[in-house]
Amino acid sequence: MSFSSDQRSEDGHFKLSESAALVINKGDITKWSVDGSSDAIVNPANERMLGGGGADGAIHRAAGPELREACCKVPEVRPEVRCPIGEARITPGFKLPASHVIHTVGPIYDADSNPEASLRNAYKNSLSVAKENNIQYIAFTAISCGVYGYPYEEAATVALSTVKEFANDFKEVHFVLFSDDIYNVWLNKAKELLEA
Ligand code: AR6
Repeated sequence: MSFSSDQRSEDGHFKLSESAALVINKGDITKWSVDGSSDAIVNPANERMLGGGGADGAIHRAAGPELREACCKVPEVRPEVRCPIGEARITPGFKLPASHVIHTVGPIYDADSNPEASLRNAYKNSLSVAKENNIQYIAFTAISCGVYGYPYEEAATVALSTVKEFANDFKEVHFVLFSDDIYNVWLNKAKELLEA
């Protein structure tokens, strides 16, 4: 992978550090993988961790029923809660092309007393769990930007500034974004935060 002298190529590739790249893609996260062994996609799940709508539903459908079985085995920290808001848990990817799924729970924007801190924790703990499991390539969607109603611009600032703190820990960090509007918000925010 190469970078132009201004540290950016034209297609959503940015330099996070001397050794790490940030890649902003448009597409379906269930199709994403790099090597099928040290890669992980991050699932914007809910606290029960047994599937749902949006990206969570798509990830469970693509991974097959073994993913739900693996999630069931994650111990509850209190009734019906396997992964509290802002935390992260890891499972295999089963039928997904990526080897692992990191399940995290973002805040419901209008219901959280500090949505920014909760969203930052969701990114931070996903990246920490990935690091502990020797993941080299990790892909996120726009956590909380669907059903959970987080404004895109604010979410992009939290997502990209948090990823920047882990600049030396991965070979590549990807965002795989479903819609043109979110993709464009992320691209502009990356230009602002990573090319300064
Ligand atoms: N690939 C990439 N992005 C996707 C995909 C996909 N296949 N499908 C949706 N998105 P959401 P949240 C985008 O609602 O807001 C679930 O029911 C979507 O367009 O999936 O964190 C869970 O079980 C949006 O930009 O997650 C929870 O209950 C982004 O992914 C709740 O939704 C996140 O939208 C979590 O809500």
